[in-house]
Parts: sequence; C-alpha cells; structure tokens
Amino acid sequence: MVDLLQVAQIPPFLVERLSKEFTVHDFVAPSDPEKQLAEIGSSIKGIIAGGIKGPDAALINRLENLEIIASFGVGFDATDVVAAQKRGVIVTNTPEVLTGDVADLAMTLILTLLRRTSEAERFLRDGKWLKGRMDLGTTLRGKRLGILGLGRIGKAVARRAEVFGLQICFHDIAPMGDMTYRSYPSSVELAEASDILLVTCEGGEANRGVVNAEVLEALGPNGFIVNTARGPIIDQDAMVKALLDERIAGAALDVFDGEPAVPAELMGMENVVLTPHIASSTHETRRAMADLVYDNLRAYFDGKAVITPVPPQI
Ligand code: 8YV
Repeated sequence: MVDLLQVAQIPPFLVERLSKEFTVHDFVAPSDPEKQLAEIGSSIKGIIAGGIKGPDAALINRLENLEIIASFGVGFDATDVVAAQKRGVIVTNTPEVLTGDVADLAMTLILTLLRRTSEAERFLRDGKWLKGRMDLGTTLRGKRLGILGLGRIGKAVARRAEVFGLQICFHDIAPMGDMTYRSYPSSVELAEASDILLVTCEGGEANRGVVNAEVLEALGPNGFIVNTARGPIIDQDAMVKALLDERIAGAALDVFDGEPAVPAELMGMENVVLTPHIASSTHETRRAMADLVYDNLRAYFDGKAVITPVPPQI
C-alpha cells in the first residue's frame, strides 16, 4: 500500500476511508518528528494537509519520494505550494464544494452583526429583557457591502446579499471583465465606499495585513468588518485597537491570526461576533470535501489526472 503522511486534522471518516487503501501515518502532533521521519520519510508518497496546517518547504524537501499533497480545504496558504511545485509535487485543494456553505456563513455573520442577534440572545439569557428593551440594530437594506476578493466565494456572497437589499461593490486584483458590481482600485477606496467590508480574498504572504490601520480608518466609525477568509489578512492588532477606540462599529470574524487563540480584548466586546472557523463545517460539505481529497489521491495513484489541482504558483 502507498504511504501517506497526515499532517493536519481531517474528519475521522476520511482517515478511515483512506486507511482501507493507503497506509496513513499520523503526523498531526508527532512526539518525535525527527525519529518518525527517519523511520518512514523515504516511503512517503503523499501528504494529507489541511487549510490551516500544511507542510512547509523543509518537510516537503525532506520527503524525497513525495509526489502529491492533497489538502482538505480550498485555501492552500498553509502548504508551501511553491516549494512543492518547484519539485514537481502536485498539490490539490477542495474548491467549489464548500462555496455555498461559506457564503451562507458570511451572510449569517453580516446578519448577526447588524441585527445584533448574538448579543440579543445573551441579553435574553442573562435576564436583561425582564428589566428593559435591548438597543436597536442596523438594517441591511440600502447598505453598501464591499467585497475584498471577488472570487467564487465573494460572488456567491454577492448573489445572496443582493436579495437582502445590499448594494455590492468590490476590489480584486484580477480583472473582472463584464462585472456589473462597482469596482474600486484599492482596499482603502473600497473601505471608504463601504458600510460593511467583507474579506473573502486568498490568504498567504501576499495578502498578509492587506486590511491595515489605513483601511480600517477608511471604513470609519459606522463601518463593520467581516472576515471568513484568513485571519492574517487583517492586521489583528490594528483591528482590536480600532474597535477599542470605536473607530469602526463592529466586527464578525470566523478566522483569526494565530487561531484557535483569539485576542482576549475581543471576547468581552458586545459589537463583535466570533465563530471558531466554521464556514465549511456542515455534514454535507465536509463529506464533499473529504470525497474530493479521496478522489484526488485515488485518481493520482491510479495514474489518472487529479480533479482539482492548485494552479501553478511559480
Ligand atoms: C476548513 C478552510 O476549515 O477550506 C478552507 O480553506 O479554511 C476550511 O474549509 C479547513 O480547511 C480545515 O482544514
């Protein structure tokens, strides 16, 4: 059986399925990685990675017989794709199958943030309703939603958001051709034109800190920020500071820089909605993602073309 190295947590049912046809070596939290690699490193032909945890260049280059990295997630920033592709190692991800659920969560966060439903539930459970009414929320209708990164997920959110009466605008580095939504040439200009700034662009070094203090300043004291992409895209310290100083109105975040750790300051803020990276976490989507990881590996080791290769990054 072909040897695979599992470097990230994936659903147990996927490990079980793969284990029937491959030898899966658990390398998620190795107690002695050097020893384990000395024993099995040369036999490893495939890596199973995750969206948040993937192999770095050192591990990729250490595995001399590595041929494929199958990542459980659409974002592949955790894997050093350049190091892999330089060596001719194929990398696959799980696009499309999670788009709908991620877009649904983005809408959920926007609604929760503006209509204050998390806060409302805390208000009720804490018995505060018995003593008075809760403060008012903000309507979605007529508000401007600025989408930073109008890819598959950004477009899926835009379609949903239109139904709620939001006006869509965006900034993307890729040319968008006949797009009817208004485009802005920079993140700052997009933020200036937005009531809600939604981050749906790719993660990775190129986009680290794209939403910086200047962008948050442009969003302004009535502006909300929502992130379903990757934590490091937002300068987290700048965002916390902007929230503390009331220079932005609120935030809804499914991802964090350094997750699963979340800045303590955010925990106590009523105008902040926090979810533990659950955008693709439905039974149906996780099954579909798992099937795609399996199908990519099976296709590759059967000598066929993989289904969802990550495009060349070099
Ligand atoms: C997953 C994700 O939670 O697809 C992605 O890029 O971030 C999420 O769908 C993650 O990949 C699980 O490893």
